Amino acid sequence: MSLNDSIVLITGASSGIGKSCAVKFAEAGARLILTARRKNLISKLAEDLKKAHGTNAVVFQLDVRDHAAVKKTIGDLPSAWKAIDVLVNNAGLSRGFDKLHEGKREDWEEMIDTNVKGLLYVSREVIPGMVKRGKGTIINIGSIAGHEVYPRGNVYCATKHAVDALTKGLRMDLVDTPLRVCTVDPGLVETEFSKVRFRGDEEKAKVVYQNLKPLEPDDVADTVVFCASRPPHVQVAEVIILPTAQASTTMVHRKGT
Ligand code: NDP
Ligand code: 8X3
Repeated sequence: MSLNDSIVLITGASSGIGKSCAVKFAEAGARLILTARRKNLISKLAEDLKKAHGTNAVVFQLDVRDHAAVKKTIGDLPSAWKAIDVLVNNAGLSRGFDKLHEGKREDWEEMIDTNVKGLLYVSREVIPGMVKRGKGTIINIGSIAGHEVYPRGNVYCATKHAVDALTKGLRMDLVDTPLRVCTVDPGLVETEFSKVRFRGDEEKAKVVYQNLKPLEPDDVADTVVFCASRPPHVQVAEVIILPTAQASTTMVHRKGT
């Protein structure tokens, strides 16, 4: 299915996987609605994509945890941008690496509010229009952590298990429509993810990707574009994508170890 001129809304497009998705959809000729909290980054991305591919993009500063802002941003989209064809629910994060009984409430709230409630808020505003138009693809960025739990992953893993449940539930709710619901669930991808988890501690973040070749954000974005560009009768329900040196959340082969 051609993505040329499709309208694609990406949450968390300022960095990592979301940013790569923007580039890959732009290369496929899509029009982009880019959202994130760091507006300067998405504005610069939109400028770069305009220069490189002539991409038509609009940017909105949006914190997906802010229900009123999500409702207003999507509700107030100019008419030329309302008919969203593809929604990429990518915005997400982990915070902390504590044992649950030693964990910080603010970390839990941030992960649950972003990864679960934010995804719900955006989906609730975008999907009814897709249903009305009889067309649309929703792609959630889940995680291997939505299939397995790892030590100290407690709440982050719970949020990604929730994404898995929401994806499956939504697919059931939309089974009598032409809409498609997909989840792309990566293992280790080198992005700002671990820096965010460890609140800017570069040393701790580096260790996560040490002595192995992790996925690059483009590897995940290629998969997302693959899902979106299948023929309308094909629904890629779930893709788990891992670095070759990763067999599970806890089994990672690091050179020299
Ligand atoms: P990055 O930290 O590089 O990117 C995260 C993106 O999410 C940023 O663009 C950030 O934008 C956005 N974001 C975070 N919080 C909010 C918020 N409240 N509102 C709006 N946007 C927000 O990490 P990744 O690219 O790795 O993460 C993207 C997704 O991939 C996440 O859902 C993550 O859980 C998932 N994932 C990552 C893996 C990895 O190993 N990296 C593996 C499996 C899944 P801004 O700060 O500007 O708002
Ligand atoms: C991110 C992958 O294993 O670092 O979802 O939690 S992991």
